[in-house]
Amino acid sequence: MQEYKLFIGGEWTDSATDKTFYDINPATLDTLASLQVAGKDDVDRAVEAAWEAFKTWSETPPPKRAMVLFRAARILEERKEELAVLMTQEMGKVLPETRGDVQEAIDITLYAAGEGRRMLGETTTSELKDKFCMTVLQPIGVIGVITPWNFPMAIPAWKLMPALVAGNSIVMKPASDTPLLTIKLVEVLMEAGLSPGVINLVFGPGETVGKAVVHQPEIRAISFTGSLETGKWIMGECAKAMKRVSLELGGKNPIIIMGDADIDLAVDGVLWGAFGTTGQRCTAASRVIVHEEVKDEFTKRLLGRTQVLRIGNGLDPKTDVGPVINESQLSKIEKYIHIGQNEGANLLTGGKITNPGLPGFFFEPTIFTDVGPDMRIAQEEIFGPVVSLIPVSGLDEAIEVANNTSYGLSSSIYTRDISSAFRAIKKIEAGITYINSSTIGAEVHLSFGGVKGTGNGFREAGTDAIKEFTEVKAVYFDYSGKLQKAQID
Ligand code: UN1
Repeated sequence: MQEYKLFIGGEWTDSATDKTFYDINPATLDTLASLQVAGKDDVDRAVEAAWEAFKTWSETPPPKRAMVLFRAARILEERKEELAVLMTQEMGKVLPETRGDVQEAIDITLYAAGEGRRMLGETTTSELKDKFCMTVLQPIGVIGVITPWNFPMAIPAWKLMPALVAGNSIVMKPASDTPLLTIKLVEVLMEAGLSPGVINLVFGPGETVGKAVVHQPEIRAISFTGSLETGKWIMGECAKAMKRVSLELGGKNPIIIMGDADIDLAVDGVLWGAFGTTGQRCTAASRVIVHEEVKDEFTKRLLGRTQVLRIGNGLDPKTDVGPVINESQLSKIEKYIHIGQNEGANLLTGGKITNPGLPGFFFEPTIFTDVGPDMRIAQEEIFGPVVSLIPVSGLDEAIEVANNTSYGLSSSIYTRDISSAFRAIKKIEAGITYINSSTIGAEVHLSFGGVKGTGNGFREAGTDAIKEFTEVKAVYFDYSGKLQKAQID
């Protein structure tokens, strides 16, 4: 079993605490690695190393910084299969999905590398003669990055790659359930030629290590993906310190199925959105808002397809649904089953912890029907294979129900009517709307993020990726040789 220290200033160094924790395979409960828990002093050391490295990295021309990313993408491509297998062992999701996760990391790496020769500012006019005006993008400095376990390589890459090409240096705390894939990603970047100290890794629980990163006074910005509750706390702390913060939080993503929808296509989309990644995506479809005209037919077909899903080890090609990440998530999902039943929803199938001959954390794909839009199972993010069917009688009601949530990440509508589709695009309060496909499957060259409780206005990936990690400077270049006064002369 591999033992990991902390990665600071380009070296694996001992933590100041004598604590360690274990990285466990959620299907087999095998221990994959042990890792040292960082202390506050270690976070300080990491920040110091990051500022030291910032001096040269921020002065390296962006196209040269981008070359590191291009090389990293090539190495990731060569190791894609090996990394995907390791990710299934560490996180549990099925192999085709972990291949997709690594591919998403490769995609954003190449996309961000392209920014090395773009990172466009603006040139514009001046109200005064012989004066030249432009904006340039500059790095922020040292950024604290805190990532979740459900996309062990893609989400770290979404944050790291644009931040790096923009010239920042990083102190990162990966999720304690999936630190290995972050370590692999950083190893690849180091192999690709990243200078020591540009990325530093500290490990351990959010309550201590995450907190120390958020509170570290020399960290200029925090980029966080995780729960609404933690995100709110981080935003509050960052407000007190006037620290920049970008948040990517939860979702309660709806799929609307209209009476004119292609029902089989909708069933495919709901199965993929609700039970893919065992429901553990912030883009998972957890509410299906279905028109009464097709409710019975849709429910029957969905039930048939759900009951034949095979639960098991994600490495087994026969498995459709892998394990849940850990014991506490498993009990959280179980708790929501009781909540749903007590609220009066009808448990159509699933609802139980199960054992496919493995000791890990498995939960049956679960469907609730007759769910009221205000029930807790229709409001709170469960982050497991549980979907709630909510009947409606028309488009306006469907959109109202879709928007009846504190989140606003992804959304979808199945319809053959163009007007319904455009109405949904306009009216659904979400950062992403799909037409005739599921709520998951965002591509890296489009902005990713949401409204309301899903975030604080930032977007990741796409053309917004660079904005998250740069400051804009406005430059006024006066070559008139005399004092000119804007708004006055
Ligand atoms: C997440 O669920 O945290 O669109 C990210 C998707 C993926 C990204 C999901 N490309 O589902």
